[in-house]
Amino acid sequence: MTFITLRDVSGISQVIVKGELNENVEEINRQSAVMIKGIVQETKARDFSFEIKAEEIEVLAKAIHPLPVDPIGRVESNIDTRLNHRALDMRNQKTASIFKLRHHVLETLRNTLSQKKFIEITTPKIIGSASEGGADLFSLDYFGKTAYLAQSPQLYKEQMTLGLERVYEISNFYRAEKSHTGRHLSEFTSVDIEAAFLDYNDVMDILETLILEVYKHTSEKCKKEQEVIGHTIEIPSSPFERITYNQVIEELKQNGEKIEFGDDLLDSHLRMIGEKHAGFFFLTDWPMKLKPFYIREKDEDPLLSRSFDLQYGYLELSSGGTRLHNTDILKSRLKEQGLDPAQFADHLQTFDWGMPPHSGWGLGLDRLMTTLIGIDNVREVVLYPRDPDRLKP
Ligand code: AMO
Repeated sequence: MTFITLRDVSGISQVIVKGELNENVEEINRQSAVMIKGIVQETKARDFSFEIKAEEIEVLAKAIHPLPVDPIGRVESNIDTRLNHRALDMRNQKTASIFKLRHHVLETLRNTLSQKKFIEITTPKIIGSASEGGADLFSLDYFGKTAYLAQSPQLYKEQMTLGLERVYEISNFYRAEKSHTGRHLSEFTSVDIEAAFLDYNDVMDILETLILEVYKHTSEKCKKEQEVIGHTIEIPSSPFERITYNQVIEELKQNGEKIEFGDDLLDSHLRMIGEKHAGFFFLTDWPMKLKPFYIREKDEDPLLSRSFDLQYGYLELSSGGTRLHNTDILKSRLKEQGLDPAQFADHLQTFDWGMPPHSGWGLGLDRLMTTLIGIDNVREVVLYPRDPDRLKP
């Protein structure tokens, strides 16, 4: 008598093979794809409720032996080895559970945004000039011209509020940053929204609701995945704290840091602040000079902006704000930031066509996933991560 552990995407079961059929079994390597016909019966085996008594066995595809990684997880492989053999790694129940969770997260985001009357759009990824400004663009030859891979859908999503009012996009974007951290990738998935007639407080509310929905939905629907991953999803307490940039500067000064208004927050600062304000919190009202050209100032203090980041401890998950929608101010802001308004002519013209005031944000999906499952490397939650050292497979 032989026992086979049989697995499909829904789970694991045991097969009992008796008599002549055993001859077929000898040639089946671990992880081979098989077709088994048999009778489902009760079992005395501790780990299963039922077993299958085989009547027919066919090997559909024989796996090589030994395999480059062990999907059972008995022999642990490092992340690089697993990523180099990602398709096989997906037979590891822990890895598969991460991507099932990711599916549920995407489903919740889409359903919730749809309920809030957002329309899903898809913007170009091959673009003619920078969407955000800055140097972190990948360039490519486009029939003899230089084109770039989009860093974000920023300009397109803003333009779409003119006709569609509320839009969202969930797509991959590209940043040529030479960062070697657990939170940066060259290709990452961004969840972006943009909404006409809302201000930054309104879109912070939407972001908070979405995060809570994602946590609630996955905590309820993904019990098995949580068990396999070995992490329980805890619903965050709400409302999320909203602290201003100025408050943070004060807190850092009290901690003995030499920091002044206008300085950007370093990783070490964010770690300090993250220790004090664990979990999710908004960091609002950043100095204008630290924000991109499209962010609008506060009427009562033009040095401050109507902007925010959503933090999870030290980790930045999202940034957004109320946008400028006056063409002249936009042009002067571009110049202030060393950008050429002529390069943005296609975008700027849309602001002369009755562009409504609007606000939005971009949320790093891969980073959100790491908070959900309590790990600190985005490579674990991306199928085929791209970073400065990884372009294959
Ligand atoms: P920002 O540049 O802050 O804002 O990006 C928004 C969020 O995207 C995620 N993110 C990344 N994740 C992994 N690897 C990267 N290299 C990477 N870069 C960014 C982060 C970040 O908070 N247009 C604005 C958003 C807006 O105002 O609507 C923007 O792109 O989680």
